[in-house]
Amino acid sequence: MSVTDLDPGETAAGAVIAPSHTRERSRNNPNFQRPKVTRRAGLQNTMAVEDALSAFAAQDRSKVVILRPPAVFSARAYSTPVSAALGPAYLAGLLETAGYNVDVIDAIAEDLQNIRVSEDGRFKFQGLDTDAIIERVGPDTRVLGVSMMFSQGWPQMRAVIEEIKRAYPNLVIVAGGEHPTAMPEYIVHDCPEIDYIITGEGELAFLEFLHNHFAGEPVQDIPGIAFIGSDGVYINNGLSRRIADFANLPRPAWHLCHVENFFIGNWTHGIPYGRNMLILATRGCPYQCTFCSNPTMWTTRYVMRPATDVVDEIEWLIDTYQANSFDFADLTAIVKKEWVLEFCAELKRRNLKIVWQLPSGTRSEALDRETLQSIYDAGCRLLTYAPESGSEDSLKRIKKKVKLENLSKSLRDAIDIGHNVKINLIIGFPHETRRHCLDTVLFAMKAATIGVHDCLVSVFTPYPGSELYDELCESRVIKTVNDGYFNDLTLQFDLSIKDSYCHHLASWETALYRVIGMGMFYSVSFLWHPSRALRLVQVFYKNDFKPSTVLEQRLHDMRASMRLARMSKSA
Ligand code: B12
Ligand code: SF4
Repeated sequence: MSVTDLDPGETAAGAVIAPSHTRERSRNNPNFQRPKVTRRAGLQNTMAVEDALSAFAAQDRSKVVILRPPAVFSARAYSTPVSAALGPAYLAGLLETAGYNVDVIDAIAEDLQNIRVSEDGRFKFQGLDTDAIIERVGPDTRVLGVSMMFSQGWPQMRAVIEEIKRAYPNLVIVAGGEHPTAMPEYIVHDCPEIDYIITGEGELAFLEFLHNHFAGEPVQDIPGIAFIGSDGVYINNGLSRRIADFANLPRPAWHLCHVENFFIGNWTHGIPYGRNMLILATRGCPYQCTFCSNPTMWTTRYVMRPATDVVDEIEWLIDTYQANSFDFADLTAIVKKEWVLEFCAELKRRNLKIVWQLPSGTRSEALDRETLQSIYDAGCRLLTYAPESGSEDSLKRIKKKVKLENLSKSLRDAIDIGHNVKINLIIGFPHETRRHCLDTVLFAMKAATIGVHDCLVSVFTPYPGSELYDELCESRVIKTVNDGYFNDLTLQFDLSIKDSYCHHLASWETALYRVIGMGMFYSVSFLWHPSRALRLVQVFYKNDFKPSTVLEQRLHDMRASMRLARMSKSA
């Protein structure tokens, strides 16, 4: 087990929220006070998995259900990436080991083909509808854990929770994940149907909560818990304890998560090389980029599993699920070169004929030629780099700590070796001017000439829990956090939404630069590589088309999701 804590003195830890006495809903209430967030320095306590299992073992086989709600996108989203529910699978794995009767309702996995448009025509949902979720929860469930990763679907997730509570008024509902961690006070006020929130890494705190809850012991001192007490006072204990030995966590309980369904329609957020399954080698990230909610959620504590343990899990997934392609869901998978080389050597030593990919975005410091060759030889095919900006000035301001020259060299080497390469860029950071945006567009074009296969240009959106979100709230650029704010976050995949938090540019202008950035990237790329353009055409008429780039996969998703939405409308 290796733990890296960079700049511990500077660590931005969990959100500590001032107690509030109001239970008034914030929704549609312009007077609602935005929670005050202070960042704490220092590290949280840790606890070993075995100690937690012996201290908080289940008293009986009470039924606990973990729900991952349906996906929410803008109705005009050009892409709807979904994949299996890794967080719930990990939680369920530990609770099962502790002795609970656990079920996972992955609303997305259980009805992947059910893509429908909301009555007002603004949103697209994917997964079980609310009635089906209520039926799946059933009257014998004692505690329902709801996993919420994405703030963009909050109003719709809230509606589902309200309906569930209406159906089962005695059900205890606990919410966890990235979204409630970033704004726990807001969430418990906005949705009083949620009884408790668990912030940060969820496994140990949820286990402790269930133990105390079923034993009739107080829960209010559990690290990580936030709720409104019976006297109406809001209580927040900061972030959960971190797991001291991540490698000893029970394996994700995929047998409860309907993972097979993702193989059928090629649903993945990377490239569907075969039977893709998610895997996690690390937790947290040692960096503190200002647009990212990671420091609030995970602090800068970065934990890597031993390479051999990750390869053991790969072997287990091959044996149990006949998986042959592995998508790393890490925040930033490649930080330490030695770890990567050891991991590759272990894959080779065991002669595993697999493909793996890094679809979520990684840093480039450790990706020198030797590492790139080594990961290619060990089966890595898709590499997503996250430079975020083509402007050195922006990179400095957002604390990305990336050198574009080094990154470009790494891109060149990766292409030369044969990797499929994608880059993620963002324009419209609050400080940006036309010059910054232009630099990013030019960088996208340069990447296309290098041979990079895919480029995503997003418009900056302030996610709760990030430093920039706090700054924009402080400066009153974000005046009210309400449903409109959450709905606007769906602009990520909707080119027609023109919203901007940029001080110097109009919304239409940032929206335009985004389209120009992606347009120029693909124009140059297709000019340089006409065969890529020809392949793309096949997405639209070949039913057994196998995507080989992220753009092909996204168009493939889009085609499937449009067909399903049409079918649901005509039904
Ligand atoms: C992989 C990934 C994706 C994948 C797939 C995720 C999936 N399985 O559905 C894809 C590509 C589809 C994706 C898409 C998007 N993503 Co994304 N993604 C991630 C990433 C890198 C890893 C998620 C993960 O599996 N982590 C590992 C597991 C173990 O952690 P976890 O899910 O957080 O669960 C733990 C805790 O949260 C907690 N917990 C979770 N649920 C519950 C429930 C209970 C009851 C309890 C007690 C605890 C608990 O305990 C778990 C175990 O410790 C995260 C960053 C991160 N969190 O690490 C971003 C992240 C979740 N994504 C983000 C965003 C913004 C997006 C997009 C909107 C746009 C984009 N930039 O791509 C889209 C939206 C898609 C959609 N469906 O709406 C943001 C969300 C911020 C926010 N507040 O909304 C994140 C946090 C990245 C960031 N820091 O900015 N994403
Ligand atoms: S953007 Fe990436 S590198 Fe920066 S803090 Fe977030 S996860 Fe870490």
